[in-house]
Amino acid sequence: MWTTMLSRCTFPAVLKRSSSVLACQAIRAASRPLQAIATKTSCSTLKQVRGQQTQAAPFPTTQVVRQVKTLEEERLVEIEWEDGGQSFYPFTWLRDNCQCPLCTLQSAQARSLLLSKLDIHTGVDSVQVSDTNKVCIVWPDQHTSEFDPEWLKKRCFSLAVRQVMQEELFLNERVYWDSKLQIPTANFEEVLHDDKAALAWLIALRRVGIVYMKGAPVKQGQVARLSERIGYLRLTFYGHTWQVKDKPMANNVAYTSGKLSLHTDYPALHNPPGVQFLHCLNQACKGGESEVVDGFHMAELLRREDPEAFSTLTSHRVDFTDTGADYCDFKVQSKNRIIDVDNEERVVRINYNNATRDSVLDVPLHQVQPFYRALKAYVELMIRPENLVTYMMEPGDLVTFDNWRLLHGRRSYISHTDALRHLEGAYLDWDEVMSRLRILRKSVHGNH
Ligand code: OGA
Ligand code: NM2
Ligand code: ZN
Ligand code: ZN
Repeated sequence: MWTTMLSRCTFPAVLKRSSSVLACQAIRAASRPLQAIATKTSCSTLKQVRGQQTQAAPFPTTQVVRQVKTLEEERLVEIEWEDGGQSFYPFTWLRDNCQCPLCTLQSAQARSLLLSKLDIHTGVDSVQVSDTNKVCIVWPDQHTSEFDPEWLKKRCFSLAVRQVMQEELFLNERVYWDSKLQIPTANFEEVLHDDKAALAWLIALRRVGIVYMKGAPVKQGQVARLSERIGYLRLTFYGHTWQVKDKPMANNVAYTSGKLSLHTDYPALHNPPGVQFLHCLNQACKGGESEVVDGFHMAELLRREDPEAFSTLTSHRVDFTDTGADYCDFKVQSKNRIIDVDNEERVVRINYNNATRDSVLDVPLHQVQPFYRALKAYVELMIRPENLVTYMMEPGDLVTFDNWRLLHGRRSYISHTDALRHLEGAYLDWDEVMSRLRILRKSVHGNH
């Protein structure tokens, strides 16, 4: 049932910032099986980005310095690379980032040099290339620094190299999708035991936003096991992990058999969980299908189709509320923008759960109706059949998704007392997930 539902689809996807070479590459990667997504080398990524710029070829090949000199007026060290490119490094930055044991606590890979000890007007006494191809600087107080050319190249201040570095660190280029998405799928035990499979999982989780897993044991505790693969899970008032069941006197609409319209979890928190796991232990007799939509993609569509609604949802902070008792008693209040954008107007987080949206609406009278109109416009985009992906979880299936990006829902269901629908869920944060991704990338692919 699962496979038939997905196999009717071909990978679609409309891209964010469609001009982006990286995004194009990501979409090709994502249309291949999950394993292939992880094998994308940063080498080709770098070349692609560099193609848009006029800068020197960066890593990962061995960097050879042809010549090094100081530009005294500008207080820069200029490096001319063997391949013809150049990089410039400010004196102050070089002194601040001296890698010697006096300036760096090597066991922590952290700066021990105090800012109070940094002369931000320092000159340079001499700079030269050593026999071992290192850049050596002698400072006016005779302190010496030695820099590895590859390390320097990665930190070149050109726009192209900075963009490559930021993408390598944060993987912010996303692959947008619609109803034609073939959800990347992995095997649960393989992800737990094989580093390559785990890396492929996390890269797809970041780029596509959702990864399905099959083959999890049908008993509680699996979302916790999967969290341990990363680090630790995110504790909330609903507990370390939580049981989605039809409960008497439910403290949340999720704990009923009713329909859950498309939502992100926990916008009542100012920092909602970044990643969500849901493991199916038992499915309903009837209903209970899952729905997901790409909230970032929908936000971009809204920006294009209804800029006024987009502007309302990205500017107005909506009150959310959540009261009850679970792990302990709680009375949570937040103000979140339904579509969060960064300083460059890039969409970075969706915050929306209609159940916990507060009746307190902190806008002047004349903005009430425009607010509802904007919210309706966004939701109507999301529920268009061409944008929505529907699937049915079976016992042993586990879905992992980006809770800052996807909106998810569930159709209402009917369970019999002898076979109650039961999912177990857990949250994680993106910092911990990305930390594991970087470590796995290093162990699977080597030094980057
Ligand atoms: C939730 C939720 C999905 C489901 O508990 O927040 O979205 O299928 N559950 O029950
Ligand atoms: N549960 C599933 O925003 C929300 O209330 C999401 C959270 C109860 C932990 C539901
Ligand atoms: Zn030093
Ligand atoms: Zn939910």
